[in-house]
Amino acid sequence: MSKNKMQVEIEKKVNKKIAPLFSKYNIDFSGLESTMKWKPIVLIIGNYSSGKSTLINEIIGKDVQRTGQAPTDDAFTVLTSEGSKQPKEVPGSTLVNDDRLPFVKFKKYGKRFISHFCLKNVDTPNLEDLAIIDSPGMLDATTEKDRGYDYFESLGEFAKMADRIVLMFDPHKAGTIKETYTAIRNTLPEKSGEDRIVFVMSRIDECDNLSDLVRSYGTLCWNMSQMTGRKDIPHIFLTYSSQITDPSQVGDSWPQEREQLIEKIQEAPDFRINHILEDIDRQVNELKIVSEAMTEFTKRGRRLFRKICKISLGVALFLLCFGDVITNSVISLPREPLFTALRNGTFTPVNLIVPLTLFIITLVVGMIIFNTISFKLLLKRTLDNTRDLITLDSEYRNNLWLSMKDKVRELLLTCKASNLWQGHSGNLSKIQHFLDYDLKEFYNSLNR
Ligand SMILES: Nc1nc2c(ncn2[C@@H]2O[C@H](COP(=O)(O)OP(=O)(O)O)[C@@H](O)[C@H]2O)c(=O)[nH]1
Ligand SMILES: [Mg+2]
Repeated sequence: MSKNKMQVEIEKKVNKKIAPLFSKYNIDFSGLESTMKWKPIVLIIGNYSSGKSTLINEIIGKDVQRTGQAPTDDAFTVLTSEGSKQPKEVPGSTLVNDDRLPFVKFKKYGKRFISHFCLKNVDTPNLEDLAIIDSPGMLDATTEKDRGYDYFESLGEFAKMADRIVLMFDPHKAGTIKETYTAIRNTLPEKSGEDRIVFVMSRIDECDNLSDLVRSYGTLCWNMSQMTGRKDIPHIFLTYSSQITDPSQVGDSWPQEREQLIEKIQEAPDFRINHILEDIDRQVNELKIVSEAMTEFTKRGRRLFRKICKISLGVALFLLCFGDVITNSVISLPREPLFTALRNGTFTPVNLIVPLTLFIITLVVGMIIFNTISFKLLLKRTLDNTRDLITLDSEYRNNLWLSMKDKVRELLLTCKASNLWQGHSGNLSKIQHFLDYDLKEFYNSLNR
């Protein structure tokens, strides 16, 4: 199956089998929808003037992005080819309102973000099946106030969508910029798979000599290990601008490494399906843990309901037989209890009125007790210890639970006694079936 066909197949199956379940549990499905919807995406991030825009211009073979030493370009710019009929430039305000594009969720970052967001329609075959996102350079001493919007949140959202993330440094600021530190330390690990990130040190021609380059490289590695908290340093691609660098300065191995980097960036479409499947896997497992918790809660609720039913039915039957004997001895009503009438052969249907009334009242009272007391107590007890609803036997499930426990709370808080028959266990088996068969089948055909 071709990659594009497979993407369509996945989208169809998810929309048919899983999307309705997401809405049943009121879980936001838009992240998954937008991942499935659009082209492969490469996100280019890094220090200001680390050469991001220069590299992008060279990859697409056109001078589309402005370049310069100062941190002048402070916008997220999507570069892609949308065909010559589409406008050359689309402003953020249009992008976040266009359902066909995966940017609707960026509306929440506000006007300031939207005015720093645009799409450039570049007429080049390179970008027909690919979008490259250029980003505002990371700075040292910024606060959310300086940017006017939550930079890391929006960066994280782009990172979640991206099939490749290119993180660029330059020898002048080898990993010492504060925003870069935060991005590597917090934003990227949370929002993206490690294998999606490509580390790059650019502008290497500006090192005066080999020892200068080695020193910059070493500094970057050291800072990286501080940022990631890991001892093993990922491969860092060294690169330079083929247009700016003086050809006499270019080292023997440089062109080859530059080629490898560009290949890695252009490989993004190959990771698309994998990325989509990973996202589906993660989100369906999140859905599953919510469904598991709700299944367990409704099971407990129904168990309690059966118990209350048994007790009230027992009491009701007792009152059906002997209730009128009691009322007769206390308030002399009815004049002749049912049993006495049966024994004396004076039975008329009138003898049934009091026993049946007592029978029905008891059942109704039982239901009222369940609704107003027992169910509420069960809900309170469950809310005090929601963790108890599921078994957390692995780190993976622990993490899933951490990201979904608020959702479970929210569902419980709006749960009514009548919702106990909503069929959560049926939902759960549908989800499990999707994970065990449909998703596995897609993974298998990817590896074939
Ligand atoms: N010597 C040299 N200069 C470069 C190289 N790459 C970019 N530059 C220059 O560095 C400055 C910053 O580049 P730019 O692409 O605007 O960086 P951005 O802020 O990360 O987008 C510009 O003046 C570029 O001309 C390179 O490989 N070698
Ligand atoms: Mg730039």
